[in-house]
Amino acid sequence: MLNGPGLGESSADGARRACAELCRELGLQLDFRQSDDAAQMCRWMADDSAGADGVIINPASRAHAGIAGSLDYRAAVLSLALSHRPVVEVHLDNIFAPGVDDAPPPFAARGDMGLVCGLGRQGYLLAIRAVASRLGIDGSPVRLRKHSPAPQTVYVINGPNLNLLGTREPELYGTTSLQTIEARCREKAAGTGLELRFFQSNHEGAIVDCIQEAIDVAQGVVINAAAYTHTSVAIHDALRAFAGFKLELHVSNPHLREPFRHISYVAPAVDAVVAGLGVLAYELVVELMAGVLDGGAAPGAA
Ligand code: CA2
Repeated sequence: MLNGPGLGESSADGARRACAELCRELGLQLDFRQSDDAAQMCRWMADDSAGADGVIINPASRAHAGIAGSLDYRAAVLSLALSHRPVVEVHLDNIFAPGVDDAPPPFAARGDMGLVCGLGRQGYLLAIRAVASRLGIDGSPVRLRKHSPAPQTVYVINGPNLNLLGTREPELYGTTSLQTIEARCREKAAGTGLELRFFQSNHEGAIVDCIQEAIDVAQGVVINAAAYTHTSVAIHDALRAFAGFKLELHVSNPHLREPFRHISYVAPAVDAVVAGLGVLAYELVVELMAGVLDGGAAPGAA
């Protein structure tokens, strides 16, 4: 786990402890590194991480602009990409939020997998779970613990064509149907006090209506707006009107795909983004919303 400049303060210690504990539970060996020297981080990416089975990298968003252009950094990113290991880029903040870091493009996750941002240190835990799953390690050893009050009602909203999940394009979207995803999420939520409301529509207005319904009754929204992610100001506006915790989810990593998928109208309107972790992301996010993942308060919980 590689952490870039500016992440050396005490918050990194808390993150390190939480990550170490989860890795122990999963039987993973954690090599947690942090450096304020961008060149050192590049060396780790290019050389030292070669022996690792997976890489989680927080390049430190504030330092993005400073190092993104350097040749060393580009070479290091390329060598990570070519290594074909699971790589997840994590940022503590939502790097797409207006005013945060001028929304630099995510650039580390160029090889395999994806991006997690806006979840604070819980983002590291989610990334560890995703990498573990990719390595064939089941995440079930994570214990259910007593937790602070979690959001009671969470809407999981799915946009156009996601009703086809599991039937086509398995290389992009896997082989699991939306119904199975829902059933797995309900299993995760059982006993946590979290009520899930699943919704799928191929119609933009119906999705807007659903978000508006959530405004009155829900504390959290998880949204995969699918193709509307890249076009819909209406969904952006509706999400802005929802005051609870909002998370954008994508099965694939749109930043690794066609340029028209690189813009998200959803990302600046939400608290957090999870992309490229496959359909497992739905379950992980539900665990997180239930406040189960690290035993702490759920994101957005008062
Ligand atoms: O990766 C994601 O979750 C997406 O939101 C999926 C959308 C795509 O437009 C976004 O750029 C990224 C597409 C959903 C289509 O789902 C299908 C599933 C199976 C077969 C055909 C389409």
